[in-house]
Amino acid sequence: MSVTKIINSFPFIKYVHKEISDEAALKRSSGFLGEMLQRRSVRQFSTKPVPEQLIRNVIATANTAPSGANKQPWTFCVTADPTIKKQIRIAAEEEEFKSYNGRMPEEWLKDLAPLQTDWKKDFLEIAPWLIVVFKKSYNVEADGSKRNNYYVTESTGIATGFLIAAIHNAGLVTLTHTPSPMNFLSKLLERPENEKPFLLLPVGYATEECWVPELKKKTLEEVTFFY
Ligand code: IYR
Repeated sequence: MSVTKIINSFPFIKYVHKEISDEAALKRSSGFLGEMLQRRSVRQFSTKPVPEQLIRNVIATANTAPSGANKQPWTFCVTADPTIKKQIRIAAEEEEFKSYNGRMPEEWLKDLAPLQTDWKKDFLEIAPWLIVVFKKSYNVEADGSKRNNYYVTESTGIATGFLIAAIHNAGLVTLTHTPSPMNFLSKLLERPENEKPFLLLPVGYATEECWVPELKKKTLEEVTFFY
């Protein structure tokens, strides 16, 4: 049981910081880095079912993310329904076909060439689960009035990062899929006006034989500047 104290009219609880030794911290941080280095965006999904509780746990982890004024301006729409997955695939492919055949400039297509992506998105039906992340620019109160959310894109991005890390930690794979434009997801999933699609994540296991592009991450020196 935590102790509550009222500070300036609002309840506070004591935060017990579990400090660990530098040695233990170094070990844990390099262990976690080792884990995260294993993560890859995967496009070849197995049809092997994933227990719903795993999906609930990774979303609950995402939901712990910090957000502007703790507004948690996100919604996670989840489906394993073959009919809905098919509808999402058809609509995504329709948009992606147009993107790959005219909407994306030459330079973009050239940048994507090593990833070997194209407009076909069969994984949207093959992966056992689809998670669609929506960001909420405002909340609608019970009386119908609108209340603003803050740092909506940053907050939803952070939550999605937690989600991707949790998916990897659960031994699952995902793909940060960005069919563009994504408004078909609002229509298909009948989302309210204050929610905008942010990212589409197929989640499951990788196929036994699964190929991913040989990518190099930038070095720490390239992305970090100590002052
Ligand atoms: N949205 C397209 C194109 C695409 C864009 C990026 I950025 C990628 O890293 C990969 C693909 C698609 O999902 O195919």
